[in-house]
Amino acid sequence: MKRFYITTPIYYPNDVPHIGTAYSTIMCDIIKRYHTLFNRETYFVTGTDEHGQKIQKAAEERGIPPQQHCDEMVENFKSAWQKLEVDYNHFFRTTDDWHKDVVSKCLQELFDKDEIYTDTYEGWYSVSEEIFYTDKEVVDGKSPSGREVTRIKEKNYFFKMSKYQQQLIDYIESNPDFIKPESRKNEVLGFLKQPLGDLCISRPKSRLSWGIELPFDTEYVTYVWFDALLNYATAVGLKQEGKQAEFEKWWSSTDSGVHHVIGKDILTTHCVYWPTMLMALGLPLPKTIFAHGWILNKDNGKMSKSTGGVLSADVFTDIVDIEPLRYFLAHDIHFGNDAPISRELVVQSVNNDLANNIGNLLSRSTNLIAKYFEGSTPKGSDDDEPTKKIQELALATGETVKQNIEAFEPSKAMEAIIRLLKATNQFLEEKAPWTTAKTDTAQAGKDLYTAIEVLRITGILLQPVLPNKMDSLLTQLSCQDRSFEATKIWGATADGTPMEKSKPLFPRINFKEEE
Ligand code: ME8
Repeated sequence: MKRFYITTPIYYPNDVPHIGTAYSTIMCDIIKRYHTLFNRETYFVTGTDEHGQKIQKAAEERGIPPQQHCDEMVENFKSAWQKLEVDYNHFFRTTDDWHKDVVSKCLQELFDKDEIYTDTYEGWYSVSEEIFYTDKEVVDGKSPSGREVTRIKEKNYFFKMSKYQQQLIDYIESNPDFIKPESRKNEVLGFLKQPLGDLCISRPKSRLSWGIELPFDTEYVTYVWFDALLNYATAVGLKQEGKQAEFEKWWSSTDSGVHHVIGKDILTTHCVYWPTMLMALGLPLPKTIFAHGWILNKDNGKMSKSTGGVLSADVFTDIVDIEPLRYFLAHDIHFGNDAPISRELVVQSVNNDLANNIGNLLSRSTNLIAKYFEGSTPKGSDDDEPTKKIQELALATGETVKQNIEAFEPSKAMEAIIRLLKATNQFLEEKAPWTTAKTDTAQAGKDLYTAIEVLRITGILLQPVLPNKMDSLLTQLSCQDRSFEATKIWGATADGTPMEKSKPLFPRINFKEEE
């Protein structure tokens, strides 16, 4: 795969971003930066899902037009992502005219192909999820996930989703990487054991006016999920004049991979609605849909805009830099699982991993180099077994990181890096260059050189997670070549390279959780 296209869900701008939405976005940013490091051409899209009843309601409550509401909210998202060092390529808004035009073209195409028909719908509707439910699905007067539902009866347009049921099952079964992790794939296959209904893709304007008008019936707007899911393809040029080559390049080419990262709340829309829409449009399916778990508050409750308990990312940045938060999300949460977050957990992770391992190794080695070698890198050598072992581990770490990131297992990638750092701190403990420097300076120099090479390699490998911190670490080491290839070379630091005395990179934080 030469090209890597990754997307976050596009978020409802009915409120400000929080740690849950930040989680999906930061993880995509980290994964995208890794693929860039692995020399792939990358493209990363995030954005906002601006139509539908939920947004119309939020704007009504504020007494302003929905477009104005969205324009204001979008600024909150953009500034949050900037603060969290999220380096997206395109911020997608479903209210952009060109997207509306593509949605309209897709609907017309499906209508002309007889993939859409009209019928009377009677059932339950959840405004907060923007999803219809049948009598069977409603549990104690609520949606399956416990949301309020209201009874409605109306004429609507339907997409013939049911006819793709078997084709979808076959596709999921023959493409093991399509839905990840495995547990989510099984959940979707379980869901597909029941007969699949058709998908209602319209809303009468009498009930909802805030949406994209149906090209074949001006009394209706498009169902928000049909509009929103198409963002992934319209963002890279679907059905736009002069953009066919761009669409080929990112979506259809065998050199490319399309990867959607989502929360497990929106599994059915992404793994059932979206692929069947693509099948009907005759378009290739994404390579991977990865559904991660919940970020929980410290009492193990889900954080979300509707259920409350929301922690803004700012809460953390008051006491720790943003980069340690990024590290915590990548390392401490196994991607796919639910996990709690609190200031205390983030601080523990910073102290244990970043301060104790990287910070400690950097300060020990550069301080000794300043003291005994006038800040100039001593000559290295791998003429003993312990040094050879560290060297072997260091040279293999890049490949381990790459494999884990490609498998959407960033926590394992982080673990591999920490393992190397721990082994090197242990190596220094045993070699004790602070003692040998007084009697055998050459030997101390060799050992310190080993530490410097490990720091250089881990510094390069951690750039996607900690871009600023690693920039300053690599600058202290006078490291020029920060490419992935450079992690496969031992001895890239020339002896005599000036080495700055360490500035504390991850000062330990003393922290007591306030009540
Ligand atoms: O569903 N833990 O938008 P949304 C982890 N517009 N992730 C969380 C989370 C939590 N506690 N809370 C939210 C929508 N998320 C649609 C998507 S895509 C074509 C349309 C993340 O604003 C997670 O990624 O409700 C979840 O899927 C997403 O926010 C839902 O965002």
